[in-house]
Amino acid sequence: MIQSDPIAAIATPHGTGAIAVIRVSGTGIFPLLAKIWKGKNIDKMESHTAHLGEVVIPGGETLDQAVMTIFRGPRSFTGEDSAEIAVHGSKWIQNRLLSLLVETGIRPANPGEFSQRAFFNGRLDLTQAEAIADIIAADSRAAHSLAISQAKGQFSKKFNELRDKLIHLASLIELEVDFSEEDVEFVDRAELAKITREVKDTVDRLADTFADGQAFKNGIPVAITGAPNAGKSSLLNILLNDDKAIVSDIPGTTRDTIEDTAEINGILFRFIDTAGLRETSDTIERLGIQRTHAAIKKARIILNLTDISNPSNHCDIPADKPVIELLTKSDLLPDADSAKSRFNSHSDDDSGSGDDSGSNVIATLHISSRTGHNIEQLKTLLADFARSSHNPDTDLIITNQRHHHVLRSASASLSLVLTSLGYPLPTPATADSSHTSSDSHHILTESSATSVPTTPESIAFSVPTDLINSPVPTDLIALDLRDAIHHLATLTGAITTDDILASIFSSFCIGK
Ligand SMILES: Nc1nc2c(ncn2[C@@H]2O[C@H](COP(=O)(O)OP(=O)(O)OP(=O)(O)O)[C@@H](O)[C@H]2O)c(=O)[nH]1
Ligand SMILES: [Mg+2]
Repeated sequence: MIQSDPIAAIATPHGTGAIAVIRVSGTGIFPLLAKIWKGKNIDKMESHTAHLGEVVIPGGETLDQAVMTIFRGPRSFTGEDSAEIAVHGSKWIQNRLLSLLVETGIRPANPGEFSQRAFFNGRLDLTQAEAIADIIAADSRAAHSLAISQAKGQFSKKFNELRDKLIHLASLIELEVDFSEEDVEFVDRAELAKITREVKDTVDRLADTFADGQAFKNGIPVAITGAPNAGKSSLLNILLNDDKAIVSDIPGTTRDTIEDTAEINGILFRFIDTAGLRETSDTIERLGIQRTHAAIKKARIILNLTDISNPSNHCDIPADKPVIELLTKSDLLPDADSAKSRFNSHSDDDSGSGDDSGSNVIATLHISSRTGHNIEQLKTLLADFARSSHNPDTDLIITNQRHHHVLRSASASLSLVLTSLGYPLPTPATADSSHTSSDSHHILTESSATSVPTTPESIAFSVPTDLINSPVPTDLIALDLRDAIHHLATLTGAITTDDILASIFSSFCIGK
């Protein structure tokens, strides 16, 4: 499984550039590189030093002047002997150098193979390796700072903390299983439930950040809605700073949703321009309006536009999500009020007007796409809104589908542990207090126990007596605890399967 044969790849983007870097790693690379290197003897180069020399085609012809940086294992990214050769970035030079390396016996690397080796050699754990792919893909400051904190091992630290707590509990429970004949209890059930609950809460909280993580990574979806001609496409274009959508004074110009991303104050937003909402018998327009409703559904926030010169054309948005009401074309009405915000005090506050009586309206703003009036205020509102739910600079936020899935699985195992302990989970509607569960999946055994365990404070719901009184099936608890530990371990790669590794590293670019 663990390979260390020499590999090489172009690490810089395809195409012509000032400089291109070819990366080489593996056992025995230095004598192979010496065959194409004219300059300082590679054996005499110290680790982490760069040297000017020439790449030569065997036979003596110079391919290019180059800088070779060498890293001696295990103090390298991959943990192996490695080198980076920087040459001039002509496509021909890059390809010729790669083929020269192949001729010396170094094979072209697979996607992600350098990172995979770093993982196998203990230089990174899995979440850190995945973070590298995210750093490369990050196209906003928020996505970048999430990836950086993950790369620094913040996630691994949190996951390992949780796993360690469970391992401690599991070891005590396993002891009990071993001594089951003797009827000893090594760990107080109420205490066990309390800690399990704490870990589960943290796991759930982390898993719940996934939706935000996805939004920060791919752009927070913002739907631009309103009646035909309200100025939606004009607003999209000004927010994107691009002539993306066709603008015309013919109502019904936009028939399909049009979307693109733009970064505002370091946060990526995905703006979705929609077909104007109105009654219509036109089949195509109706299909477009269906898509408008779908966009409203997937949006995190809605910009609902009303043409100030035609206020009766206001559309109510039937949504249970935040709405910013925008009164457009303010240039047609020189005294239009600027802004009013119930959301925060950042926006322009000079005697705002407009209907903000709807409970989801977080702000009302006059804007003009023609003059740019209040467009900056609108951007500030959007960025503040995004940061008010999560701060990507400081919070731990899950952005990776695999992490989300694993956390959910761990949470499910922990639920089973709690149920086995006689602390079934409250249903969400009654989670605060006085919950009585009648449909627990607890495996009941003949009950003879009499004492009721003291409910830890963190488990603030009542439990049916028949569950409380049942003897705890210790081996069952041990099994579910082990499952939860297993899931958390697959997060950082302490336990891996070939399938997981294949799917993670195959999505990397070649040369990483
Ligand atoms: N004066 C003024 N006119 C504007 C402004 N914004 C848009 N318009 C004009 O209003 C008309 C409609 O603009 P669009 O952006 O196409 O409106 P829309 O909401 O996308 O319209 P549909 O796609 O038909 O639903 C065009 O003639 C624009 O030039 C503005 O801020 N001020
Ligand atoms: Mg339009």
